[in-house]
Amino acid sequence: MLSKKTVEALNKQLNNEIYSAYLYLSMSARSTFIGLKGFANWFMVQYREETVHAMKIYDYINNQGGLVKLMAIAQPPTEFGTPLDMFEKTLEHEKFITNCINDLVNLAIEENDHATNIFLQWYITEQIEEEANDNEIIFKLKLVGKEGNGLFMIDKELAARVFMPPPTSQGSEA
Ligand code: OFO
Repeated sequence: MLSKKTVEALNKQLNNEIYSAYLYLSMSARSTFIGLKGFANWFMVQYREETVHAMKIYDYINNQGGLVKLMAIAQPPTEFGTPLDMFEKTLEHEKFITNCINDLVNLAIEENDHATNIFLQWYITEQIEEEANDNEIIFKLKLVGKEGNGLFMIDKELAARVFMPPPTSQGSEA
């Protein structure tokens, strides 16, 4: 049983996760446009992961007897600057999402809602991984600078990323 406030907050986070998917899909399109197929692949995998994050919340609200309310999805940017800029924007967005998850956990604790608190722990762990992945790629991009060969190598590395649905996703990939 979820409180009205929690349902509202979870619906907001559902929208945030769908926006994340949309943002990374736009980054994937931009990467394809500038010929960085590996980057495009990385962001496409990220897009798919975000749909899982969204659908886990969708399922949770439904399973707890709440009403899912879909909201308008904001238009993501289409220009992101250099590949380094793009990953810095990714990290910035993920830090925003981490804060949103922390706020949700605070609300669950405030409301003595143990089920929602436990549900959200998966997202806490996931956000650590999301930020670590972005930081690692930012580090490499800074290392190679504007050097074409280095960028080519990173693009090749990012091309190898494969989408793997998380075991706790209840098979909810969109
Ligand atoms: Fe859903 O973790 Fe990124 O946004």
